[in-house]
Amino acid sequence: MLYLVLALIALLPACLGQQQDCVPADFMAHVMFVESDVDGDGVLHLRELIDVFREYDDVDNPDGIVTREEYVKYQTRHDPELDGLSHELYNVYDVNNDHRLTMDDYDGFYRQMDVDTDDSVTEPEFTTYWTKLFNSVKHHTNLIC
Ligand SMILES: [Ca+2]
Ligand SMILES: [Ca+2]
Ligand SMILES: [Ca+2]
Repeated sequence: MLYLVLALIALLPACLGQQQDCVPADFMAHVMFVESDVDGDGVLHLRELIDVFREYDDVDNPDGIVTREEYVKYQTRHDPELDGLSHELYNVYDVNNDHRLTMDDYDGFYRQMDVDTDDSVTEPEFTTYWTKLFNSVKHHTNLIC
């Protein structure tokens, strides 16, 4: 998900005819929500979040567990500069801190975004969470400003 979004964002300045080569954290968060809300109902459901993480599970070892190595390998496969950012995000996703991403973490991460605890992550909840997160990790990349 992150890689796709970053690739998309890299194209944006050209599309908009602008010189700037980075995008604001809140806009980045918005694009990422649209990308993740596959059924387009304005809510990121837990199953949609799980689908995103399923992508990172290595095709050679699809065991339902996403290791740090698998995640970083996925995010940096086209852009090695995403290494630092990938490690930071992995630390955030690994909610129970056992160095593996499993259902336990997806549940925990989902709950962090679901501020009003109604079991659905709306776009405002998502973008508020991710804007804050991007602002805290943006020193690892020049794509977010
Ligand atoms: Ca949805
Ligand atoms: Ca974990
Ligand atoms: Ca909610």
